[in-house]
Amino acid sequence: MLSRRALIASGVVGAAALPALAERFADLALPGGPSARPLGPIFPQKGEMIVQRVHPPLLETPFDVFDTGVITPNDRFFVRWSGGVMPTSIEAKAHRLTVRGAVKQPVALTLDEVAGAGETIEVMAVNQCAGNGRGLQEPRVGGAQWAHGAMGNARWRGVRLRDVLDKARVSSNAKRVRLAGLDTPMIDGAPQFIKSLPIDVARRDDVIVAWGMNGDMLPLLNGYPLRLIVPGWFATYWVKMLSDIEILDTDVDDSYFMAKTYRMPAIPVAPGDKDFPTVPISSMPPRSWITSHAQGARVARGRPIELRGIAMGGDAGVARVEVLAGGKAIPATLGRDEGTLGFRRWTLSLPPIARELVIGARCTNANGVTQPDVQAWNPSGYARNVVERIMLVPA
Ligand SMILES: Nc1nc2c(c(=O)[nH]1)N[C@H]1C(S)=C(S)[C@@H](COP(=O)(O)O)O[C@H]1N2
Ligand SMILES: [Mo]
Repeated sequence: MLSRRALIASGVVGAAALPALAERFADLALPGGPSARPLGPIFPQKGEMIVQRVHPPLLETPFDVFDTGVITPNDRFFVRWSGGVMPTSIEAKAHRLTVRGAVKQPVALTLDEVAGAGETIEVMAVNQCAGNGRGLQEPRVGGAQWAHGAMGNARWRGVRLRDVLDKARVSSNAKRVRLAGLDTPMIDGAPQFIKSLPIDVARRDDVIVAWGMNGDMLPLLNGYPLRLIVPGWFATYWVKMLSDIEILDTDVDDSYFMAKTYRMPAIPVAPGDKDFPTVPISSMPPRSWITSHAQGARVARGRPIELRGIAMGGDAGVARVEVLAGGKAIPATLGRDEGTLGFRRWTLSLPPIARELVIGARCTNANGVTQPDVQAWNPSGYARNVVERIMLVPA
């Protein structure tokens, strides 16, 4: 507002300048509206992103990025801070990762000590916010009104969490592993963002403390210098700027972000329902998207339609993708498996259409779980995985 008034006052706004301003918005087509989001300001180490909130940053990946390949580039990877203020610079030499609690030998590890704790491995996995697609849920619920861009797939490089834990000689009665980063609550007295995992999940082969992302260091906004990677589980457990690990000798974690939020109804619920049992958000269900064509895309009459998209199996690999069109389920061709819990490319040549056609992509994972046709509503808009549909229009 201020800069616009200043420009008008100084008389330098010309008609030619206006389209440039208008182009810096994305339309997320949110049913509850308003759908326009600014594509700026540009944040450090980031390219053009949909700016859902500036402070703390909530940056959504523009959907066309997902058509460019299965890897989401670091500078287009979404950013979510759940309400804490994170440092804007970090001195790598001074960073410590403490491991304490139910251990025989508490430790404060340097980055070199973390890197030396075990074998360096690389894991490809989708990092997806539990609220990805929340803005598409009807009736609308509170929280970040994301479209589909609160997700990304990367190759993460680091050491196994269990190797880091073993440095502190975790006691045999360990039940949960609690994780905290360097971000602190924005408001005095608000809870810190801490999360915990059951010990058996924490000790899994593919759960890593990562410093590398797609061959580079983690961008600051994505958790430099260390973050947790829990392939197949929602991003809320992928604690960024990881600095403290506390081993709990109890199954109960009553911390705010475990006990009060990031929970799903344990039974089907409807808007307005209260006092139903809930369970913490954990593993992800399968999902898929058409990336080659947008809602309302015009396609050449009489020509086959070359469809392209991405799929994820959630907590298992992608077994198959079908395109639902006119009452049929047509199997798509899967691209190479580049990492079981990452994105998988799919393609399909659809016969020519003579009139408007609604199509959707449906993924089934290796556990036999298939995307539903109708989305079950929940009060936080978590874990959306309904078949996403678009309409094609012959032209
Ligand atoms: N330290 C810290 N880690 C965090 C969070 C946070 O607020 N603080 N938010 C979590 C949530 S809810 C999400 S969706 C992911 C987002 O990861 P990204 O910003 O790298 O995309 O980070 C997770 N890790
Ligand atoms: Mo999230």
